[in-house]
Amino acid sequence: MAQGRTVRNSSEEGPLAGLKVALVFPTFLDADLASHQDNARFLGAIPPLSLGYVASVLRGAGADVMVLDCPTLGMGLTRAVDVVRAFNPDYIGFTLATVDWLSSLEWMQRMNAEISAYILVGGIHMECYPKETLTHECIELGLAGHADIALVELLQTHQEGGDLSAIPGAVFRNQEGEVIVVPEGTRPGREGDMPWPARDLLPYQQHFSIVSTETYFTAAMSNFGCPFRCEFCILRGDALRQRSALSVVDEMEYCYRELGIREIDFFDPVFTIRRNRVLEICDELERRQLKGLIWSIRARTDALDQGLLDRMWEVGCRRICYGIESGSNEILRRVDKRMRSTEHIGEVIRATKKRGYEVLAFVMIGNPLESYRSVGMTRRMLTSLPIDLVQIASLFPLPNTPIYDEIVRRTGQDYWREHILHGTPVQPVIRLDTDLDDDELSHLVTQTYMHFYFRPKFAKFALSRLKEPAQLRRGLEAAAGITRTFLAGAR
Ligand code: B12
Repeated sequence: MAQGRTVRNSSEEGPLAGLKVALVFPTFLDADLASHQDNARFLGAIPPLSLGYVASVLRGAGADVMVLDCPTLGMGLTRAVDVVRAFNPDYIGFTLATVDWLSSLEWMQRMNAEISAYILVGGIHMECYPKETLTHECIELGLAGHADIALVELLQTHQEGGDLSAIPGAVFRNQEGEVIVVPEGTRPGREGDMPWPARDLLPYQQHFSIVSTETYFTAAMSNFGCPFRCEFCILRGDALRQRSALSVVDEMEYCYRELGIREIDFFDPVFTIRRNRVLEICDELERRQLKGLIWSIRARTDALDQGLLDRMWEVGCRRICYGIESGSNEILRRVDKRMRSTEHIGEVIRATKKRGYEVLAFVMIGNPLESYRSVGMTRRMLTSLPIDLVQIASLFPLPNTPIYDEIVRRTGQDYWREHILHGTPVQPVIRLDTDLDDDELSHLVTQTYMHFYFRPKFAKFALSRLKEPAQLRRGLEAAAGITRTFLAGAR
């Protein structure tokens, strides 16, 4: 723990007035899980929305907040330490993802050693391994669950030296050094909307996605959680927090008018879950006349229809990203991605393209039952349908997913837990019901990318949507990156 801090009382201007919090989104340059990092680089500079939300909650309670979006700023650890030190914060907050644990730990240890401030953590990882995480003494305090539920109370009580054990989601060490994890719980009135991410504290002019076409771009969330039950996903059956249509459009209008943003990509897994809400969003967008604003969504092919496709198009939706995952019906059934069938997926994709949308497909390689044959089926599906863009992930079983739980049951080994506690390696990855190993899978991913993107059809599409030279540069960088990975794999 950072030494020599004085505990301060809260002032009258808000429960956290006078408190300074630096929220840091690190750049992981020498990460252990290199392939993940490579993938992340190709995706662009996406705003760290989680920290944006946390910043809003804290600022709303009167705290003075800084958010350091290091990947977007191209900032490494040494420089980040200097910047945070100059801000002189009381707390330094990190959002944790399980796969980035070792790199996050390195950043937290350095910040803790060099700056006199408490390290505070949150994020989805805290719902997986809260206890193990807090065994690391550089971390003072954690929160599992949404920031608006209890963060203000957590910091206020911590500042006052009070009892943290009644605060939902609090994770802390007691006087005996034992880690206490308070169950998350919910609070009435805090199940829907949340204050929007504080984009004004982020370098929002520099954000882009590899598939964005407008210069000023941002990402957003219109729902939190997901009611579906895909076995590879950590959000499986997670309590859904639906935002109201009005709040979603207010946020879009704010981004458009105040920040000059012209493209918004909604990152929630299924934007179209509630049809009426989507129609309300569309009506409201039409009323506000945000000329030139385009937006995109993620959806399931079984969660929209022609009526929605038509209406969303009329009010600026231009790209739909479908999680189609695999060309094999057998695999879709095995991982409980209950789509009607690959034939139905094809029909919806054709209808989407016919309406004029860009279609992006997310697929995975390495799920249970994967084989060279099923990868071939996926490839054929990708190239036979009118799909413009594809993003391929090799399955990396994550904690709190049924696939990982089954691996733990079969092997008796909770290797992510060991990784968090002791830094033990998580590769080679243990997989279920497939003979393909890490090398074969990464080769198959790269080959599938090449198979899809190195076609005249894609070159034509890419050239037709070019609006500015920066896009061409990014596209070529991504292509070069994929080619390098491919050549490295082929050696
Ligand atoms: C947008 C997004 C991104 C963006 C922005 C990331 C960010 N952290 O803001 C980008 C593209 C940069 C990204 C990167 C990565 N992501 Co991502 N991402 C998402 C996505 C789609 C939405 C996250 C979000 O904004 N949720 C909405 C907010 C409100 O919820 P939240 O994140 O849980 O945050 C709330 C609480 O957790 C808490 N909280 C969060 N952080 C903190 C910090 C503090 C100090 C406190 C007190 C509280 C707190 O308060 C927040 C507000 O209520 C989720 C999937 C999803 N639909 O949720 C995946 C997800 C979080 N990402 C995931 C992964 C794996 C990654 C990467 C490792 C990918 C990679 N290959 O590099 C990196 C890791 C970066 C990181 N440290 O977060 C996994 C995490 C799984 C896990 N166990 O770790 C998820 C769940 C996707 C999935 N289904 O597998 N991601």
